[in-house]
Amino acid sequence: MALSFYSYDRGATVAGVVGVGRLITGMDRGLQGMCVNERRHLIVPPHLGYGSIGVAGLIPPDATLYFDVVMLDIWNKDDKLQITTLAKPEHCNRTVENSDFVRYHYNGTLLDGTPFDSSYSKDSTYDTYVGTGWLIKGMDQGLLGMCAGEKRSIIIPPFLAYGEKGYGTVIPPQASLVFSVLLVDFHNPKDGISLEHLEVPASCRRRAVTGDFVRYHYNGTLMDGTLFDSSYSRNQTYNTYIGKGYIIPGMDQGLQGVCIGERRRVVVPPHLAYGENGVGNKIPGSAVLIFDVHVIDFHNPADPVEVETVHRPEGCNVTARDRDFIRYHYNCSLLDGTRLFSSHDYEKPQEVTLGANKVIEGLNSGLLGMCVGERRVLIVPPHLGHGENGARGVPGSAVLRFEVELISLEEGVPEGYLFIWHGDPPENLFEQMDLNKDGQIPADEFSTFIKTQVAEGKGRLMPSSDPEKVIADMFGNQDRNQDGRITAEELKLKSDEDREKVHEEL
Ligand SMILES: [Ca+2]
Ligand SMILES: [Ca+2]
Repeated sequence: MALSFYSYDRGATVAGVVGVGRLITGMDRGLQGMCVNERRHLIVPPHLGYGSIGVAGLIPPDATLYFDVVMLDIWNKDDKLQITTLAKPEHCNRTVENSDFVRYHYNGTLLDGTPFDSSYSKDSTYDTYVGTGWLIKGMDQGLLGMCAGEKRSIIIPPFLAYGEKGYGTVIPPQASLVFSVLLVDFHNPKDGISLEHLEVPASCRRRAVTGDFVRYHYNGTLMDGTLFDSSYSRNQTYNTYIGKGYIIPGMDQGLQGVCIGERRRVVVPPHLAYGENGVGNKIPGSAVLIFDVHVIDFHNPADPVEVETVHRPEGCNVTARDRDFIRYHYNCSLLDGTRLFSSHDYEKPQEVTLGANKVIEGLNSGLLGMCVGERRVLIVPPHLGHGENGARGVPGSAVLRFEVELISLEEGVPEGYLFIWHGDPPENLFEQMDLNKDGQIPADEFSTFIKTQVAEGKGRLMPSSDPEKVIADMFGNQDRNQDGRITAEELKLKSDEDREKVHEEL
């Protein structure tokens, strides 16, 4: 057994081998059974010391020797590493192998507890490859099999550490070393990203591909659990195209194939993240990053409105067309289920003239072709919705989900018309309109005439929630000098007007 002990006389440690005749017999026997840091006084009679001869100039003949010994270090050439796991995380799906790159913290002490080095004092992890000779043999072996987050005590005999020479002034020759190690993270340069599918929705009609625009929330942590960034803290999704190099390569890859609503963990090695230098003060060099992602929605700029008919009544032959006036109910939500708007919050259904630019394009086109009583679900991408900037209550670039039900439908009139004739207009229009034949047509006479035409099926008004207003608008347009009466000179058909490049009705 080799040992080092402190000699108070000489002010230095002494190393020796016990029990092989290299020490005086008294010392050989006196050291047996000592522990590290044990102190003994040994009284060695001359026959177990240097006998009747002594040591020339140093120890007289027949001298009894007094030793004050403190045991500092003991090892045996058959020793192996002594590894003790002090703490281990519950989840550990991978452990350190040869050629992995590790980042760890350590305290290094001699066997008697004297510290010689610590990564904590340098405020950064020790980063290196394992099993490739960058480390002392004892550490190359002692780190193998560790989990990220594991704590070990590794006791290394000198022949697996710095051996006979020691290291500088801090590690004496033949010293055993004790490392207390915390493995912060590790990866292999050959690693790609790894995915853990945490929660995939049961229905996933489509998976994201390169070129899709994804809105997602994430928490970004280091392998030891330190949070370095979170979209939740900003209360805003992170929005980006994927597969286009706008984000770190690991995430460009890691978001491929996600479903809307999916929760996914993406583990990104540093060469697919921020590399050896890290970024800012939150992401250290060579750090493995873990992103816990929740996909809110995604779309492609080429996406049309997705229309799913939930219920279509039998005998559905009249369907909504451009310019028709419709009443409909709707619920509008985000794809994560967040409810935004609903017509059910109001007393009456929503009303709109299709194609009149009153609702978002995606909703307008999703309502086309519906018959009364039909129910649909519409998925509206943002370029057919509220765009990149969103709107009040609607986040930018959000995909919207509408549940719509058509309540009523009135056939419309062409754009620019307030009234159209079903057949040819009467030849003597003014005379027909001038019911009391006094040569002028006030508003009530005009209104009575138009309502009669509608009732007899000869023409129809632009459908609206307020037909009186439409008639009043028509009257206002015909009463060119605004004196409350239409004269024969004032009255014109819209078709004639169009020829004269003026505007509006009849
Ligand atoms: Ca009249
Ligand atoms: Ca007039």
